[in-house]
Amino acid sequence: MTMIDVQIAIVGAGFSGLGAAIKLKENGVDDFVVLDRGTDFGGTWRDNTYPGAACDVPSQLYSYSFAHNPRWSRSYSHQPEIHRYINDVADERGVRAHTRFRTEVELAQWHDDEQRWYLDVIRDGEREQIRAQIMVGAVGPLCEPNLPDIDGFDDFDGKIVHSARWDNDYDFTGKRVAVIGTGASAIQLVPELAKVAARLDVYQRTAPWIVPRTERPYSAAEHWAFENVPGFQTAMRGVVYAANEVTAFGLTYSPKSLKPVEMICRANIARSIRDRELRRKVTPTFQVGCKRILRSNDWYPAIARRNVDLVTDRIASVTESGIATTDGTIRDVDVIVVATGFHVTDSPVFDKIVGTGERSLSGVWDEIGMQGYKGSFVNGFPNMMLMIGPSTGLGHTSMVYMIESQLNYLVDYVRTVRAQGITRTEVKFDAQRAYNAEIQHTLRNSVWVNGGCASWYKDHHGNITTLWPGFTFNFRRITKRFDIAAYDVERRR
Ligand code: N01
Repeated sequence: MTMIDVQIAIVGAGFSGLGAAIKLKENGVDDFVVLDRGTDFGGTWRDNTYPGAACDVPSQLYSYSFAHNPRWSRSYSHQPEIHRYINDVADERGVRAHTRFRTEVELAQWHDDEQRWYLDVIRDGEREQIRAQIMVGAVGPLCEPNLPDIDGFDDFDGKIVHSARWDNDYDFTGKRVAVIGTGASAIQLVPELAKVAARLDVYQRTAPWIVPRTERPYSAAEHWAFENVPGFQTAMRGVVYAANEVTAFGLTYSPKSLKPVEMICRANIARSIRDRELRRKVTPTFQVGCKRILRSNDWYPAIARRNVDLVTDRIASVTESGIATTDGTIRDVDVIVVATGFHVTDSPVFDKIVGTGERSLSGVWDEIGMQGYKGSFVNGFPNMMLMIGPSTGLGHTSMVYMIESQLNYLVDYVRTVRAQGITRTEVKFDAQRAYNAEIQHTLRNSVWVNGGCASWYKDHHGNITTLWPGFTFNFRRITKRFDIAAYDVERRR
């Protein structure tokens, strides 16, 4: 079996893994490898190729601050353009040569005696082992599709597709289609499928709050300015960033200020749907903001089409021919689209990471909840930094901003380790506990806790462990420097 020795193994080649590689290179660290099970860069933006896939954060902000793209075609980018952008950046920054694609990590285990991570991988069907001083887990929270716990999927004679594993060779034209779910993915793919399907049944368990999407193509003048006016994109980015921060923070902690948003959402429904019963069905019953607020101009018109049926009766089972609901109806279909999201707080990836005392990350988090320190390090997992770890997600603005904050932390961590001859770093349990206690204390007045919804933002202990609770510039501030006092360290003798 081939064994590769590196200082740093980065697992995942999406926005965060690629960003880590770029920043390490920029800071003179070349002894690293990037591993990814896919065939190119992009992570979630490579995997989610369903029709209509697009970002609901403006393009200027949903990109690296150090790699502006003057070619964005629209104010909100669609998946192919973001995927292309990530690959272009990877090539421009010379990261491809460091990257091993078609490489699946089966197990990552910490060996305390050697102070090394051992990664058992399968690359093109061959087993390899990678030994690294530091492991950067950059697989992203939205990488493992969640199949709903509904009986009978195995019995279905037709086709089943998850939104994150789209089959672009399958032609939906003239087919009878069922879509399960009405989250961010479903509201983008349903309007596209509705245009071609003979019939489309949309199974809604919880109606989402939806604001209009203010997407538009960039004008020739804007493109000229992107190319020729120094600082134009930076300024635009700043304006969007500030607007997102101010509104999101105000809304999150003040039920009163959510009222205008609710009114916009209700007007969106009233404008698009005439039928009173259908209006009632699509009107959410929880507080706006408790789940992600979605953006769409074509969801309600799609739902109101004659070939589309919004089914709100609970699903009882999947049968050989279609979907049975609890009222006894069976709707026959040719294909079932499962738009039911991801394993976020219960990802199977956590089983594959084994730290001190042979304890897996899933085992530790089952016990204490999904906790980390600054979203980056977890007690019991020395020399492992997670990108977009616990309490770093956002409902309102760009994850790339959070990723870049963590990149500062990563670079300073590696610089410190090198400068001080540190061989082992483990965040102190007390530092981690205090950090998480403060986060939960801040969250107690948030709409995510009090808004009356169930969401993937919560772990199985019922705590919001996926979201950052405050202004994102505060996260930037606390990740600026690697704060070694929060860690137990060992140095080379
Ligand atoms: O997944 P979701 P998603 N029976 O978990 C329903 C990002 N994203 O893929 O609400 C019936 O949000 C579930 O119902 P309920 C973004 O961060 C971003 O849509 O739990 N229904 C819900 O309606 C987003 O938050 C973009 O009652 C079942 C749906 O399935 C995240 O990805 C675009 C069910 C799942 O919604 C995930 O979005 C797309 C069952 N047994 C995605 N189980 C951008 O624009 C689940 N559901 C950036």
